[in-house]
Amino acid sequence: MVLTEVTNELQTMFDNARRISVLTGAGISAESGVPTFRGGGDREMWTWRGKHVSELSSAELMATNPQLVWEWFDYRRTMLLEAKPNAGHLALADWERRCEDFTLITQNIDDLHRAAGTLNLLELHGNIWRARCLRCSSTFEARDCPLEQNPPLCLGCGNAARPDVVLFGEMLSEGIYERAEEASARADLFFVIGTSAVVYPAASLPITAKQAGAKVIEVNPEATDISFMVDVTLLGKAGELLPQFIKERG
Ligand code: BV8
Ligand code: ZN
Repeated sequence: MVLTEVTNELQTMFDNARRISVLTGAGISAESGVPTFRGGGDREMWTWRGKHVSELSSAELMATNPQLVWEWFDYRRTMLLEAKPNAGHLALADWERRCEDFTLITQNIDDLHRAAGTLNLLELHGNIWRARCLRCSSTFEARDCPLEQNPPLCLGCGNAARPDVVLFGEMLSEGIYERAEEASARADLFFVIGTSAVVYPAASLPITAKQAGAKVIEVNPEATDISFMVDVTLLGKAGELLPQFIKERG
């Protein structure tokens, strides 16, 4: 079923759901002015200094040129300094307060869900404002932007640190995917918001939810690789559609 607004039927599904899990991608931050990776549709992936995102955010470049990887992330951090949570992020934080069992799983590293007030948050791909030591693996906040030092040095042992972000070709951190799978499998309602669903293993989560019996609702201005398997496609912008689910209690 394809809808362009929240109908009474959809509202009832939402109101009756006891366990809601949500997977978000770059699209939910688009209305905060943060570029998406594919700019919607199959337009060219984001490039910077002539390199594709998939090369800039890769384990390979991290191994050969960590300074350039830090410059790439520092460039994105600079853009994020101005970014604020939009109505879509804020609506999801409101949903959590009203739902007895709510989990937000995000592919984004921009910290905007936490800034919007979401508490039960699984950051599958890490966080752009955190660094991780290459020697002792301790993590620390690295909010100086532009970076005072490239690479930042570990506050504990002084060794060089890397962005605490999962790059292409890297495993997700221990346990987080299992927690995301478990939250997807127990959901009554599973929302997939602002993702082209091409990156794995994140893109498997809606399938996990569906196989476990959840109703899957996609929120996106365009069709995606998983539109064929969802129960409802809500065509439009997250910032406009997600607040519609929140009826002020009379
Ligand atoms: C792994 C952090 C196992 C970094 C990210 C070949 C070589 C190496 C790896 C692979 C390979 N082939 C396949 C792989 C696996 C790879 C993968 O899936 N590649 C894809 C490209 C095919 N996956 C991995 O490498 C993962 N690890 O597999 O480990 C392993 C490891 C080692 C050895 C063996 C096995 C790790 C993946 C994590 C990578 N890190 N992010 C950074 O941010 O730079 S991924 C990054 O890209 C994002 O986090 C996100 O996941 C993805 C981007 O996707 P989206 O978020 O969906 O964004 P996109 O722009 O695509 O779409 C935006 C959508 O929003 C659009 O649909 C648009 O219509 C919509 N939209 C726009 N405006 C709005 C909107 N929606 C709502 N409202 C709006 N207003
Ligand atoms: Zn260290």
